[in-house]
Amino acid sequence: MRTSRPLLAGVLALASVAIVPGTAFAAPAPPADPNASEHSAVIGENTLRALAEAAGIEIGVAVNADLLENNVKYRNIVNTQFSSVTAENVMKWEALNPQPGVYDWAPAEALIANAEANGQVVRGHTLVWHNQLPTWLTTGDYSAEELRAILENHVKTVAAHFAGDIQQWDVVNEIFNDDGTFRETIWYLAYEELGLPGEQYVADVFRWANEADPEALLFYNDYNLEFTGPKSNAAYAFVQELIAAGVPIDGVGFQGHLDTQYGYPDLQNNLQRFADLGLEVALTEVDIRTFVTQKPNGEYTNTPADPAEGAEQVDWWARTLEACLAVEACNSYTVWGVSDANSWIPGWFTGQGAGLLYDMHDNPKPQYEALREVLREAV
Ligand code: 9MR
Repeated sequence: MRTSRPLLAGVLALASVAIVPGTAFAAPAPPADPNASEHSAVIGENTLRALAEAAGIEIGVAVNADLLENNVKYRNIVNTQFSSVTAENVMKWEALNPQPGVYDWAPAEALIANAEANGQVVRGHTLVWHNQLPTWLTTGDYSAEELRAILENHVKTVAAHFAGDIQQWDVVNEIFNDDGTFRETIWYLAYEELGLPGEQYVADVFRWANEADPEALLFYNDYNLEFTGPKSNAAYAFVQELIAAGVPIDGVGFQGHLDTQYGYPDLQNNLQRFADLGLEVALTEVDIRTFVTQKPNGEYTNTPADPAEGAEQVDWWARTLEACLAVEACNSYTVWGVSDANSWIPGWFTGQGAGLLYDMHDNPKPQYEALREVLREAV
């Protein structure tokens, strides 16, 4: 097992590093933002990214590839505030491999090129997941044997293609149910049909990914690991089995999709116990949602319905980052999107939202200030 700490972004002396014109997606500076002088095309010393570098941690964001390409304000926020990026969707199986044997690398490559031009590291998301699989795969009449071969081919093809560009891969995503049983994905069921333990696909894909990209740190990523309970306990036991079997797992990603109605988790404790196994840990998809008010016509607003819970959201942002900073093996903290205008939350949780750092117009919220404060104090 490798235990090396990931390299921090290669951008040193961040104060006043202008984005080089002519780099991927580089664009003219936007009009000055009256709300925050650090929101320009320049990486000032008060950006999240500069403060995070001083604190010794990567600060990441999940990136919508279309907005990155087409929206200047969005792009400037991504490039100046964050030192790590995750593809929100364009590295998922359905996006990369829409037809059997056909790979469309372009959107993911553009995202990587932009990251490299801006001195950012990339988290690969995700090699194996039960969601966002291509239709040809989910509706195809494949034998268990064929499914295993398809899985091996996909993992090796994708990991090899991006080898050298990825700092951390979410090799497997969301493999457990909340009750601590394994999720019966098509891979799990195919392995069972082959007479193998269903979960053996996990060990296989880590080995295949490691073969294809020996440099990337290989992570298992999941939600609700933040809370001690059947799921995080099962995951904790399982990764110990993987380590004991010599499977090349380097880390565990805690997604961090929190909701004020469920109370704050014992996150630091959970990060620490996985770290104590000799693994890296990371917060990989943080957002903190709450119930919000609606306009009279039923349209979404990002105003918390209960101001006390709105204040709690801000506090939880600070606490999640503090938890990561308190655990030595936690080197990467990623937020799942830029603004409340482009978050997945309202589309999935009726009546909820306000989960991110920026408002509907890409202006920073108190959540953003809370993170900066924590980073300043961490130095
Ligand atoms: O943010 C992603 C959204 O745009 C997609 O429609 C959705 C499809 O399931 O996936 C979202 O990202 C998920 C991530 O890949 C894995 N963890 C949960 C994230 C939020 O659903």
